[in-house]
Amino acid sequence: MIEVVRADITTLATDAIVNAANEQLAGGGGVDGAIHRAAGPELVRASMAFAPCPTGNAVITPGFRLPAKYVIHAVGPVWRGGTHGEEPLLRSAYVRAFELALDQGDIHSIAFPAISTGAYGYPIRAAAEVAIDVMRRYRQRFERIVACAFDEQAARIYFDRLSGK
Ligand code: AR6
Repeated sequence: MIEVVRADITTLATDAIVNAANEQLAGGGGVDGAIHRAAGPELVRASMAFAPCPTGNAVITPGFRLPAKYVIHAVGPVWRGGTHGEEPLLRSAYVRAFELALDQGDIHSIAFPAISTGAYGYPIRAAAEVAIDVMRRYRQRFERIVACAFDEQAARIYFDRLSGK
């Protein structure tokens, strides 16, 4: 099942939440900052052990103080007009996050923020198309996939995309 939820992703009690990280895996602003604040200082030590993580890839750590058991740190692309391979790189970030979740073995529910659509400037409509497309490919393999929207506009765009509008 794919669900659209408007929430702060750090409050979600899915088995895993995905972080929109950067290659250094050292924390940052936006959803990355929120996740690191909520998880506590152990998270940065755990994630930096895997750095650098190339764009389009992901790593997994425990969730520490978060309700989620795991954080999957996925690195989406910086939007540079759409002609620099942004779409395959964003797709790859989602696919790698799902594959790590499957490899872990005990992740049945997973929530994603709209990777790359904040500081990295990826247009939300185009990003939602990629996100929902990959989520549909994995829907049979998870009990619950959450598309976590932080604002009303992103939530509406996800809803429209899921209902085929
Ligand atoms: N819960 C859910 N979604 C959120 C939250 C939250 N607490 N906070 C923001 N968003 P961004 P990026 C949404 O900028 O574009 C960081 O500094 C936000 O509205 O967090 O992939 C990293 O360290 C937007 O739709 O990530 C990297 O350097 C989406 O999350 C860089 O920014 C992604 O926005 C990554 O940029």
